[in-house]
Amino acid sequence: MTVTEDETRDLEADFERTVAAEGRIEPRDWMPEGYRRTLIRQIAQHAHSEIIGMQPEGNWILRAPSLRRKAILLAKVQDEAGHGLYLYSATETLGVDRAELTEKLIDAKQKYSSIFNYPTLTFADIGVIGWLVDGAAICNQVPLCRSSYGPYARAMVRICKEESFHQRQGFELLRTLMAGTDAQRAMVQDAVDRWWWPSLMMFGPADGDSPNTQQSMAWRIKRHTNDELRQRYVDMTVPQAAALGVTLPDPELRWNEERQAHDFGAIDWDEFAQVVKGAGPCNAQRLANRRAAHEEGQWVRDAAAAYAAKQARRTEGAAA
Ligand code: FAQ
Repeated sequence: MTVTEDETRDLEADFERTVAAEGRIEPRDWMPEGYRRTLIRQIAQHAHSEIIGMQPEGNWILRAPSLRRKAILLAKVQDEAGHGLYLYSATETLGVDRAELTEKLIDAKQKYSSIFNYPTLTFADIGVIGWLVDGAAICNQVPLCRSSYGPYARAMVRICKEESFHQRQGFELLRTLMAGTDAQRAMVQDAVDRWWWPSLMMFGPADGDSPNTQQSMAWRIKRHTNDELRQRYVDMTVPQAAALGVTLPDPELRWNEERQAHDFGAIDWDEFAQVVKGAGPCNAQRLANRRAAHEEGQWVRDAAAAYAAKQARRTEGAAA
């Protein structure tokens, strides 16, 4: 059935009305092609980030300093896998196949977050990832619970609850280290020095250099600009750093009474561009690991497909 121009205009008007009234767009609803493409791009990137994001922390599971810390870390890394799965499922509601998205990730045709291309050198990095990286993720993702696309917004509710828990476990680990020896405190400060700037880059390019923000805000996929969320994150994190007793590595960071917000120094956008284009410290390793895991998992996918085919034949046989 072909849709006439008048019908398309009606569908477009319905879509605009639903978005403007803070309603939800659901998978079977009509949506502009650009809206669908933008969602696939953003949600797939988000899903890939959760899955690649298992690697930096996974690096410490076998070397966690106690059984308690190992159990916590294992659970956190499993949570990230779960987030990846909800998000791939949300993407599939838009008519793409998860296998196709995985191929795009391992062929470096789709992005994942810059933050996961930095190494985890000590166990303090595990605490700092929880505190800063999950903290930034929460700041960015809580507003996505109000995203206009239903399956994405609903996935984000559970993800954000788990990320909040992750952030607290990171903070608790850092507080324990800060109450320890001078060497442990120095280890925390070193990790903060290495992760602070990359965590600010997680919010994406400055608003003036963000090609997607304006349209994504108009469609209410994104609810705030990259710079608005980055500012919120800085303002939220400064008092937490003081409570921990660590210094954020930015000599220009100070409270601005007039703006009622913190001023902070310039982000190294060249470094960000390098990492996004694949030349960060761990990009090659992250993708090689993901590719190897995918190839080693082929027999599981084959076995699952053979089992599903057998079940389908049995059901057909019984029906006949
Ligand atoms: N890294 O026009 P914009 C987590 C790309 S999950 C790499 O501003 P947009 C949980 C962007 O894709 C972390 N690329 O784009 C966890 C675009 O490229 P394209 C992931 C980046 O989409 C914790 C181009 O730059 N979170 O941490 C980055 O409007 C601990 C221009 O940018 C999400 O994905 C970047 N940082 O805004 C897991 C949240 N920033 O596609 C394990 C959902 C931008 O046009 C352990 N996503 N780019 O070629 C979003 O909120 C948005 O997509 C932004 C980017 C804000 C990330």
